[in-house]
This record gives sequence, structure tokens and C-alpha cells, in this order.
Amino acid sequence: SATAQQKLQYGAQYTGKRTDAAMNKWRSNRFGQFIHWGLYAIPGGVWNGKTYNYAAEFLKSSAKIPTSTWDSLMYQFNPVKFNAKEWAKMAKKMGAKYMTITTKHHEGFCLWPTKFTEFNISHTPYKKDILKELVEAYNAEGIDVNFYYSVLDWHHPDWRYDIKSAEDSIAFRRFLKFAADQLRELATNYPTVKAFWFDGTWDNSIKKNGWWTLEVEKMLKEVRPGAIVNSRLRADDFGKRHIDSNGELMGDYESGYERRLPNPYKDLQVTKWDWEACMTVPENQWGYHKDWSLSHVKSPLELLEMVVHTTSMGGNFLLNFGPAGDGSIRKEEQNIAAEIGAWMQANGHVIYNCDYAGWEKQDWGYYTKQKGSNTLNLVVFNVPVSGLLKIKAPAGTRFKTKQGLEEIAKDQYLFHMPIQLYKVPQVIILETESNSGSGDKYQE
Ligand code: JFZ
Repeated sequence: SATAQQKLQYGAQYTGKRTDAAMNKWRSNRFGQFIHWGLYAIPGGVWNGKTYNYAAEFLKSSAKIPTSTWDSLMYQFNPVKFNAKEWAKMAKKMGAKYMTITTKHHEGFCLWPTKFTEFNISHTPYKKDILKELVEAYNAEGIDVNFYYSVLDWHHPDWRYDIKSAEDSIAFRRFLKFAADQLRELATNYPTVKAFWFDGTWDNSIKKNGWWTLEVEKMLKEVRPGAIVNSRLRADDFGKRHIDSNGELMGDYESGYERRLPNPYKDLQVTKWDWEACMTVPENQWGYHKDWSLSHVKSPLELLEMVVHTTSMGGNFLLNFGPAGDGSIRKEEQNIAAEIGAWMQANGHVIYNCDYAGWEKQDWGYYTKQKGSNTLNLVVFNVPVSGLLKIKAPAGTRFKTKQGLEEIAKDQYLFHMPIQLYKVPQVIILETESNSGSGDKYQE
């Protein structure tokens, strides 16, 4: 676009993708487990016998529960069935390479024994540092751990939705100090943390304090070199969020794809930067909700298609789990983890370290490609009744192996698949003679 570049104090810190080792690892992970766990897991969407259909982690707000009543749930938090090692083993079997945990959600309750508020795990009957147990157990399985942190805080008296008076501005300054102190504490006390996933930054109060979002980004990277932050943290000088007033992505990756994915035909602009999509299993439940009959529950195959779809466009996919208040993981989620895991154990090589291939999308499924290789992966979800998969290759592509391939026109092929009922997505690997159609070459 032709708009003049404005001078921004708090805008994007660089353009394009980061290429350092920490970011390369984050990108190669591709598939992660999101965990929403807090006091909301205890009522599980039900209050005084009434079921609230809206997101379980919003129950305090949906059922208009006073803060003091909600906060006393802390004295009931005693997850006797919680076993960090079992959670980590399940995630490992599912094929997750990273896990992102809610250290503090909107309710303000902290899963770690923070110095900066009493509203934390050490004052529950459970007492122990859940965050530490999780970090250790997941790291022991070779899984990276990232921290979700909601800036929005329903518990803290100094939180403000907007700044409308001198009093607001003084209180909110205190709040920003509190949040930055907590973030420094997390980065310092859990040194293996890889990335921070910010949320609850959409209010005017934050938009009017873009300086703070940049300060936090810089502080985390100073305390923890290589640390990664999502775009949702950030606001610029004019309160513009995610993308600054000059059209540049702030933070290290775009995190706006929530419960939706970019259109694989039209939205290829996402391949210009790193991004991550996050997804619920029911329609809109992040925290534990007792009643999953209230909306469609996605099947393992639907979710697997989203994993592949996301990889094919150069993104990471974060699949949410909402453990119950007693620390157990519901059967449906265990089943999803097992089914996705079975496929990932056999076919993970078309996901991990793979990227946008740059080939024209076809209706049968998705292409992925290992960075820098001459191997093209076809992941087939929709086998045509003819068994014939259309392939349109970038001009001049030469295939090394022609088995199953029929050339029908210049750079156009049909791949012949056996006609049968397939129960899981099929992977076809084609070797080309050069690194054709590399996603790195995407042009607007
Ligand atoms: C937020 C939270 O409110 C929710 O509880 C959950 O933690 C989720 C991961 O994040 O919800 C959002 C945040 C951003 C958008 C929509 C819902 N958004 O950008 O469209």
C-alpha cells in the first residue's frame, strides 16, 4: 500500500520471520496442547443447579457471581487425581511437541505460588506448585512448555477496562507494575519456558498503554533470551493491536486465528509470518464444562484435518484440553489424544518441521513440505470416487519417481489411488528433482 510509514515508538521491532534457533524450534513443533485449568474447572459451567451454556471459564461473569464468592473456590481447589506425569505422557503420545498452560486466566487465580498476590495455588488445599510439576513433567518428555497469561484480571482491584480519571490512571499504573512483576517472576523462576501467550489485552486501558506491551516484550526477552511472544500482547502508539499502524506484525507470531483457520485457497498472506491457531473441542469451551452435549464435539479426524490444514499454511496448531477440578482428563479428550496420536506416530514426518509447499491447493487435501527438501507430501482427506487426484505442479517441475503419476498436460498430473473406503487420511510422498514450489517464494 502507498501509505507513508509513520514513526512509531511502540510498533513492530523487526519485519519478516525470526530465524534464530529458538524461533526455528517453535516453528518446527507445529502441534501443541493448550491447557485451560483454574478455579472454573470446579463448577464446570454449573452454578446453583443451573447450567450455563456459555464458555465455562466465563461462568463468574455469565452467572454474575460476586468476586468474593468466586474467589472462595480457591479453598476447594484440591485436584486429588492430578498427575503431571500422566498428562505429559498423554500429550507425548498425542504427538504434541509443546504445551501452553494458563498460568492465570481472567479470574485472576494463579497456578504458581506468586509473591505478588495471595490468590494463588499455595493457599489451596492442594498447596503445591502445579506449574512447576507440569513444567518438569512435560520437559522430561521432551515437550516445550509455554505460558498463557491473561492481563485482564477480574480479581485485582487495580484492573481497569478504561482510563477515565486520574484515579484510574494511578490504579492502572499499579496494575501494570503488578502484571510486569508477575511476568518477570514467571520468566525467572521457570527458566525453561519458551514462549508467552498473552490474552485479555483488548480493552481500552491496554490500548492506551501500548508502551507497556513493548516494555514487557523487551523485558521477557532480556530475562529469557530467545523468548517468544504472541501478537495479542501488543498495542502500538495509536492503540492499534496485533498489526501496527504501518502494517507490520508486532510480537513474534500472529495469534488471531482462534477457533477458525485461514482459508487455504485465499488467505496465503499468512505464510509471510509465523502464526498459530488455537482450537476448542466443543464449539466454545476452553475450561472444563460438565455438559458437552450443548454443542458439536469435534471428532479426532476433524481435528487432525485442522492440524494438517494449519501446517500446510505454515502455522502451528494448539489443541485445547480442559481438565476437571479433580485433575482428571475426560474420556472424550483422552480418546482424541489417542486417535490423533496413532496417526501422528505414523505420519508426523509430514507435520513436524514442515511448511507451506507453495503448490496450488487441490480439493483432495493438503500439501506440506519439509523445509529445504525435494520431498512433497500429499495428505489426502477427500478421495474422489474416481480415485484420481489432480495435481498442478509449479512450471518445470520434474518428478523423480513416477509411480502412480499420469501426466495429462504440461505440469498437470493425475495420481491414481486405489478405490476403497479409507478410514484415516492417506499420505503420499512425491520426490521432485529440485526444490520447486518452495513456500519461501510466496509473493503477494
Ligand atoms: C480468549 C479467552 O477469553 C478465552 O477464555 C480463551 O482463553 C481464549 C483462548 O482466549 O478468548 C478470545 C480471545 C480472542 C478472540 C476471541 C476470544 N479473538 O481475537 O477473536
